[in-house]
Amino acid sequence: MCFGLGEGETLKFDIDHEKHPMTQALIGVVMGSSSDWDTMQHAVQILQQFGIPHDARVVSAHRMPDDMFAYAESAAERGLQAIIAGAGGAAHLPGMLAAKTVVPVLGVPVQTKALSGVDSLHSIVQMPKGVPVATFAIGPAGATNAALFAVAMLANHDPALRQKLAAFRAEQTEAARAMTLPPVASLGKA
Ligand code: RP5
Repeated sequence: MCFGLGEGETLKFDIDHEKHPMTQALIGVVMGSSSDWDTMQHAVQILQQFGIPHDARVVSAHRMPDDMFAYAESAAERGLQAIIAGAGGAAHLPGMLAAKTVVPVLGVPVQTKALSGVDSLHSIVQMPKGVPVATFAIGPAGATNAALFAVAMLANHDPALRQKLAAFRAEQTEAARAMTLPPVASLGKA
């Protein structure tokens, strides 16, 4: 049974577009557990920085399978342009979402204690042919890059956003050019 729901009930993800035309999420961020938030908040931070309407929530593949399907099945209708899905361990969430929607799914492998996230990475990246999940690096770098990739997808049809993305890249370039190295440390004698 899912949080607070009765037998046979599943969460509804419908949005009243007429009531909320300006707040309609373009990117959905989902994760298998609140314990994934430390990682996944890096994706949300980028979406906020670029002013992309989004929503974020826990949708656990193995604990909320019906909710996961409802989320995926309604994704296109709700106007989502991409779903960023993070999960750890035997990380089924991104692949199962992708199986139920043609909205692009960007997978983020969450770092695990037992296998350092290599388990999550393999679970997400090794999709059998026919149902792709674009897979990013393990951990916060992957979450950040998944969001930047989503921004780049949206920027294809939004010149102002494309300019913002170019400015973001230019800022990084300048930061790297400004990097200096410390003097060589004295290594001492053996
Ligand atoms: C996965 O199991 C989640 O994505 C999370 O990474 C992992 C552990 O979940 P919790 O036990 O912390 O809820 O479903």
